[in-house]
Parts: sequence; structure tokens; C-alpha cells
Amino acid sequence: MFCMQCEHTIVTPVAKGCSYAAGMCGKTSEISDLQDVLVYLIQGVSSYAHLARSMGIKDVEADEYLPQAFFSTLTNVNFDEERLVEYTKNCMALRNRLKAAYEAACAEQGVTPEQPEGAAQLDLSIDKAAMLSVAPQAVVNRGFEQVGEDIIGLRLLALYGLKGVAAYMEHARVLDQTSDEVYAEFHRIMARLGEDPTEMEELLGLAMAIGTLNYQVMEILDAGETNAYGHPKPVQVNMKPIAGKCILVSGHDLIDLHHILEQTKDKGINVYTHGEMLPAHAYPELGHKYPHLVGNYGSAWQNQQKEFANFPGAIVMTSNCLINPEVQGYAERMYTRSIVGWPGVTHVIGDDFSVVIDKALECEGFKYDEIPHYTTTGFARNALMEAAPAVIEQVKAGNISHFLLVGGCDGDKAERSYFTDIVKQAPKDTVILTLACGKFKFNDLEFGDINGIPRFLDVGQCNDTYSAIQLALALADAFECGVNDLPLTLILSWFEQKAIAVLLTLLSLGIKDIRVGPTAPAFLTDNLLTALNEMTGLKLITTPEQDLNDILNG
Ligand code: FS2
Ligand code: SF4
Repeated sequence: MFCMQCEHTIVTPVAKGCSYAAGMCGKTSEISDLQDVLVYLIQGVSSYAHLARSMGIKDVEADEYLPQAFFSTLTNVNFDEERLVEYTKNCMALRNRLKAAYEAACAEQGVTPEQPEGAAQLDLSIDKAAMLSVAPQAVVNRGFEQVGEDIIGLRLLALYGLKGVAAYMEHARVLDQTSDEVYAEFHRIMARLGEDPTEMEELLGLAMAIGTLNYQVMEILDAGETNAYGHPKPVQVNMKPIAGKCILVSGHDLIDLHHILEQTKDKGINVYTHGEMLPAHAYPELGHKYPHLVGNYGSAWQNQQKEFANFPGAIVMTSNCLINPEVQGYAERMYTRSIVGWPGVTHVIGDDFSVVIDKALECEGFKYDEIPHYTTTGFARNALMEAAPAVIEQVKAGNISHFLLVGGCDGDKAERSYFTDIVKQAPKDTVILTLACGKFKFNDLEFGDINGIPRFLDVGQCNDTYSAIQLALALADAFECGVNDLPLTLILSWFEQKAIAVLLTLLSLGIKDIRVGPTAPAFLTDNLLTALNEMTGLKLITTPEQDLNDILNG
């Protein structure tokens, strides 16, 4: 196995990447190898999807299926061998169908069909052993000896970034938001990555194209969420449990939470959000509509084994991030959805959550109310735009000196205290914007306000970076300057591949001087970090004191 897609990857003085019997996430070498084969095969399917499009043929099933299958290989998403084998079989069938359709169209139109090389020609028989036998050919650092670590690093930057995009495509698709233009670009890039490009310039171009693609995807995802559930309105959310039967909903898919709320409204069950689901409370058609969505339980993904063990009800993982549920013995009251999988954990297909509701009724539930503690969420696009005139006034009056966007993933490394410390140490005339699960490092703190404008603005999930970008564009417009001339600094915490997609989006929009931490992705070599720094000003975090000094006085 070889994998270095997340921050947890093994890095020692002699080796980089998870490459032994299992990854730090608990992914076995067999699962890792199956995922490599699946990803390589998806690249081959995309080759034929791309060629077929050149002949006027579109295969909607393949368009929709490939991002789902790709998403299943993202960190902490799917550990279920059988499901991965199934995805691979289905992709093989799609590849054969697209190839046949493309070659038939060529024959009909008298065109000589292209024979793409590499991933497109992978021929798999349909059993697991045969799939595993091609893993060495499919491994993501294939060709390392020939091309070296910088080219492999750039290929991984692109591949992992595109994996993050695929995840957002799937989040958008479940809300009926798809785009032919997005599918065409996804196939083009995926197909090219399957051909193992060797030029730095081309790979950097692909990385920027992935960022641009992700911006389009976040835009349609935003439309899907706001069309379905309204524009978020800031709301206070209780972070402590109350007495009663309960269901906990984690992950990013609001539609699953909606089904659960609808199906539990007369059942005497309290529903809680967890992790990235917290911003759901702010949507008019979710948190504002269903009083039995009573609060948020727990914090970010890395604390789930302890928190879920203490949750006396049913738990639903709608998407990432999943950690081994067997260790603490709650696997029998956990349910997975969509692309998430753990062997032996019940996977709910379709819109009927009866099995989850029955389990919640069987479980003990919380016995007592705890003393409430609140956090505020919901400063997404519309709320930010409504606040923009007052914010601009305070900037012009000199009462707001700087905006710090401190967002991204959470994780369990000690160095992540940086993110808590920097917002604590930020001067009182700064406004702190946040998004994604990294907010749990500080969303229980009191930040106060600046003449009525809250100093702490939780924009939403990781995909709500789209809202933060809209605010930045509006501010730049109001001050008649570029985004990079605003008193705004982005400090991103990364853990997995959605964060890579978001970073590429920000870079593709020309946003400069972004700080990233707690450490650099292992696939970014020193040469690549230097090149990215020269191109975009991207830099690693140092200490809160040093960075605040550089940001505010530099
Ligand atoms: Fe957090 Fe995990 Fe949002 Fe990431 S819940 S690190 O996948 O997507 O952020
Ligand atoms: Fe290692 Fe992360 Fe890959 Fe898991 S997902 S094998 S921890 S790099």
C-alpha cells in the first residue's frame, strides 16, 4: 500500500506515506490497494467518457457514479471491502459501455478511434484477487523512480484535490444539483491524470483547473442547499444535551438530516447535529422549523470515539469523517449513508430511516438536562451580505482593523492548539470568520462584538467557503480594491482532501499569502512549497505571536 492523502500520514526521517500493513486511519493495506485500483479504473472510465463526449455521447449514469465512487476513497469514508469491490465492478461495466459507445460512434462517422493508454486499458476480471493483483500498476505513486518526488507530489496534489471536488459534486448531486460543464471538466482532468503527466507546468495548470472546477461545484452546492432549505439565519445552538431519546446526525448531507427530522417529528425523539452538521441549525427549513432539532452534541470528528460511546441513542454518519466504531462498542447503534461504509455497520439505502428510529427508541436516551451552553452559527452568504454595510462602516471608522478567516479541518495533533491560540490572541478590533470542523477548536469561547457586529462569525461547513469568498468579493467591491488589498488574511487548517480542493479554489481565484497548517501536506516537497510560495505567497503557519505580528504589522 501507499497513501499520503491526509495529515495523519506517516512521516519519519526515512519514509513518507502510509505504506505498511495499515494506515494511521486504520485503513488496511488491502483496502488501500482496492482503493488505488478503483481510482485508477475511474481514470480509465473518465478517458472514455471524455472521448465519448467528443463524439456527442454522454452517459449520465457514469457522470453521476464516478464522483461517488471516487468519494468513497477519501480519508475516513469507506472501510468496507465488499462495497469497494462492488464500486469497482460497476465502474468496469461503465468503462466497457462507454468504450463500446465511443468506438461504435467512430465507426459510424468514419473516424479512427483513439486508444488511450494507461488506466483506460485496465482489464479487470471481477474478483477481489484479480483486482488486488493490479494494485502495483495502479498505486498512486507509480513511476516514482522515473519522475521523482516533485512530479509525484504535483500529481498527488491534483489527484487529491480532484477527490475533494468529487465529494462536493456528490453532496450537490443528492440535492439535484448537477452540471454538464462540471462533468465534462471532471472527466477531462481525471482522464489526463490517468495518463501520468510528467511536466511540472502542466500539472500546476491542472491543479489550478481543479480549483476553478471546485468553485463552480461549491456554487451549485450552495444553490442546492439554499433552494431546498432557505438562506441560513444566524442562530444560537445549545451544545449540551437535554433529557430524552435521541438521534445524532454527523457529516455534511443536509438532506439526510431533513429526512430524519421529518420522520421523527411525532416520535418523541430529540435530534442532535454533530461535527460538520452543526450549521444545519441555521437553515429556515431545518433548525428554524423543527423544534426537536434540539442542539449539537460533541465536537469535531477526531473526538467521536469517546463522544459517540457516551451518546445514548442512534448515530448516523451521512459522510466523512468516520473512525472505527468497534473499539468503543457502539457499532450496533451506528448507521452509514451514501458512500460511507464500515464492515458490519448497517448501511441505510433509500429515504426510510425506520431502522434508525427504532434503534433510538430502544436506547436509553439522556436522563437529565445539562446546563445549556450556546454557540452561534449561520453567517453564510445572505447573512454576511446583510451585515456587509454595517461592517464596511466600522472598517471605515477604524473600529475593525482586520478580518482573520481561520477555517478548515480539525484533528488531534497537539500543534493544532495554534488555531485556538491565534483567535484568542487576536486583538479586539479584529473579526474572526470560521468554517468547517476546525471551528470546534474555539467556537465555545466568548468573542464579544464591535459596536453590535459579532467578532466571531461561523460561516458554515467547509463547502461554505463559497459564502466567505462572496463576502470577500463584496468587500473588495465596496472598497474598490482587489481581494488581496483587503485587510483580510486566510489561515487554513487542513486534514483531508476536501481541504485541498478548497485551497486550490482559493489559489485559482488569485488569493495570495494564505497560511496553512498545522504542517505541510507530505506530498508537497520543499521544492513544491517554494514554487507555490513564489507563485502565490502560500506559507506555513509559524507561531500565533509571530503570525499575528506579521499579519497586522508586517
Ligand atoms: Fe472535517 Fe472531516 Fe468538512 Fe473535512 S468532518 S475534516 O472531512 O470535510 O471538514
Ligand atoms: Fe494514511 Fe491518511 Fe491514507 Fe489513512 S488516509 S492511509 S492515515 S495517508
